[in-house]
Amino acid sequence: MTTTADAPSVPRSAAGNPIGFGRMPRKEDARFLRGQGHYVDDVRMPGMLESAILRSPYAHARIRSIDTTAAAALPGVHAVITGQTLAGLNLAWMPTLSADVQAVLATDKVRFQHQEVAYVVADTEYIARDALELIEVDYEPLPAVVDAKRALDPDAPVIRDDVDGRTDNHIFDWEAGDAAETARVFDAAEVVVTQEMLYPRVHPAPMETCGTVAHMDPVTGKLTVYSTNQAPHAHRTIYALVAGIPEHKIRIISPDIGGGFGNKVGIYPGYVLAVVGSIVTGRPVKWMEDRSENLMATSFARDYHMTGSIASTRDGKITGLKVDVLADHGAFNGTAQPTKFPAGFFHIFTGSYDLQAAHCKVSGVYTNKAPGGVAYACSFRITEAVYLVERMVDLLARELDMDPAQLRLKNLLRPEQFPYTSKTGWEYDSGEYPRALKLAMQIAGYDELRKEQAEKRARGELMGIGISFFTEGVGAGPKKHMDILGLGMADGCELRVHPTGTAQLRLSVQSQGQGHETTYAQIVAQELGLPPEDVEVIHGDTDNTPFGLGTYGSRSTPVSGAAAAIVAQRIRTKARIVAAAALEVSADDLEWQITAAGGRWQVKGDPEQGKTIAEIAMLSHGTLELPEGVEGHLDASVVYDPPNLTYPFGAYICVTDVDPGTGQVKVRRFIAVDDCGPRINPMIVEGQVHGGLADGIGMALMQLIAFDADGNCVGGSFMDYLLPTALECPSYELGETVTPSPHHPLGLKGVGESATVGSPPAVVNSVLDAIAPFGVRHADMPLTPANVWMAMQGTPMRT
Ligand code: MCN
Ligand code: CUM
Repeated sequence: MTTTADAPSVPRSAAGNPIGFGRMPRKEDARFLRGQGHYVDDVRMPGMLESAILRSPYAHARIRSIDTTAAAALPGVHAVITGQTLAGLNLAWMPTLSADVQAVLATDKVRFQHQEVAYVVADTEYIARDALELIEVDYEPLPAVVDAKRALDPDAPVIRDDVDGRTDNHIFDWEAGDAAETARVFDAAEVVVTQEMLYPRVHPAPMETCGTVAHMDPVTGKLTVYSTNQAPHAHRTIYALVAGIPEHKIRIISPDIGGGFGNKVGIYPGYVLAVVGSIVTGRPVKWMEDRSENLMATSFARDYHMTGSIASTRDGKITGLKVDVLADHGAFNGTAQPTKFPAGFFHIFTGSYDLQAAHCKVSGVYTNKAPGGVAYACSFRITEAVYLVERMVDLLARELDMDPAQLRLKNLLRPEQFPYTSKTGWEYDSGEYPRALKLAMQIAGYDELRKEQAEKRARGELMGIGISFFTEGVGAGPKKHMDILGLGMADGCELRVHPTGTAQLRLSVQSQGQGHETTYAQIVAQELGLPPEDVEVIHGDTDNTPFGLGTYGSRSTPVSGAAAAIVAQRIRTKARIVAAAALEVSADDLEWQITAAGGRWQVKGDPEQGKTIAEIAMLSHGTLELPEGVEGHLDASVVYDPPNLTYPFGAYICVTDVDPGTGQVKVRRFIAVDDCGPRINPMIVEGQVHGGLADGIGMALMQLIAFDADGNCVGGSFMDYLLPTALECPSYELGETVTPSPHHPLGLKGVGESATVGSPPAVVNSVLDAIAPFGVRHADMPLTPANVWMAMQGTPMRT
């Protein structure tokens, strides 16, 4: 459904594109749709070798010995590398993004199934994989810890005995909010509802798996790394710190990326191994993982065991919320999130509601499972937070016998409360929540749906209506509060307008499919009046872009989008001085105008007299004498340190039909009202929302990375780990409200993760609403037919 018509006032370029915000086809589609994208696996370098990783069959085992003789003797093999080889280079362990360490190749023990054990570089990947078969590893299997709760038992096997003196599997305790005040509010509450729930382990599963082509040039000493990468500059700094290579001798290139979804934020052992392989062989080395390796060994998401309690008055005024979380981080704490927040932004868990007190406590534990955490369009764990609060509100509605929409309308923050400081310390910038929920209800025809549901129930048919409302905080920093491994979360941006009036914009963030080459050109178009087709966006190459922290947590638009606007505004201001000099008037006498001919400084009251940006660009590079202190050329650069996060929000309604005989869920309708401030390109925003809604349907109904009791991963292919297709997803019905961010120069808020964050609780609430006649209060995701059917029989499965 089309929601935003372009403002008729936006002029169009000769190519028919909006000179500013509005719908336009993505520039990158010209290459993607013709199969002309250039991904890491497309990189071919002269003399390039290929490689493969031997992985552990056990979840927990001591390594007694590794014999690589036969593998090394296989014709076509150039190097066989083990943890011992790396230990000699001081590279057997690498730092994680959460100040832990992770084994690049195991030296002492393996700690999760499919952990990296040895690495072979050969003429081709096929030879390398054949050689893996010839490596003999003598393992002594150890008992595995799969269950996060069991991990804390005093007699649980200690997973991380690599750390001296460690006697348990506990990583951290972290809390937010006011425990005493929350206890007081709960003591005084008329109604309290408590529920345990699991946000299961899921995986971002991008279309392109992870990989690297590394080349350490033996002559120049320059390391060039092509990699699947959401944060090239941060990776460069980490390589410099870990490997001791001077940072200017490292170039990270992220070419086209086939989806990231958080999977490509961190550094994986395979990336490091490709670099080591190149150093050892003196040749370029490619490493590309396969689908199972991606699903079983790279960043998972969620795995949050949560016990929530909500307090309210008998008439439905929510007063308090608290939650205890056991966070399963796998074998190494490799979560990617700002340093100060070991539970990410989970403490935004009071969501969109006005209440008196809240408290959360999160404990992290090690288990014998793949490391990672966060990832998968999560906004740094706001996914888990939104799921918790939206399930709790629905449970409360059930307890009070109140309509869940009415309960939400009664408790949503009101517009006059913004800027709003939450009970756990967030400062929400702007919001008009009731308007968004009412719009979603109107699009859905909410009252009619409830009538239909009642009629169906009377006939024994199961129909559910599920609501969720979410608030996210996206756009990290400011850097004084947020850093990753000490790197403050601010981003640079450079803009050069060439003499003939076309421009190049250099960004620190890196697109993985979000369409940055289009939307950032539109930001420059909006501010400078250049046609977007005349603005080339350059990203993903550390030698050619300014430093910044990269694309995740939907931070690009809030941070780099602001940087792009400001850099363009600086050029506009400078262009005014140049135009004034050329027209021999005072700069104050000029006014800015954008027409189909582009942006133009013209004399107030005499519009005939003026200069377009293209003309000014040539003048600024020419012989015109500029006022004292004004440099030539139309170039500028900025570093943007955001004053606060931006807070997008939305109201979602999901309508499901459940087959009473089989438990099969059909998502019949999905209504999504999103507010991310003004939309640069409404078509791209809708695409982001569509994708996120599919993610949410997938997580709610079919996705789970599962393990057996020995720690064997039993969901390591797309046969078991299901991705939703058009068959499982309805034709989405989208709506929009626009509440600008007061601190972003263009009012923009991020949107890339909104729908993934907001949709799972809507689907789950809908299914549980459908099967409410069976007295089911709660069942954990994924709500597979078997799980729904078991829940209807009174015994929901525990995942
Ligand atoms: N946009 C807009 N108007 C706004 C806000 C955003 O037009 N008011 C546009 C942006 O210009 C950008 C896109 O929407 O083209 C997403 O912007 P933003 O919300 O800033 O998110 P990021 O660009 O930082 O992308 C990251 C976000 C994350 S964290 C995950 S995870 C995710 C997501 O993007 N991964 C994706 N969406 C994805 N989409 C694709 N195709 N592939 C992924 O890997
Ligand atoms: Cu948490 S997934 Mo995105 O932030 O790359």
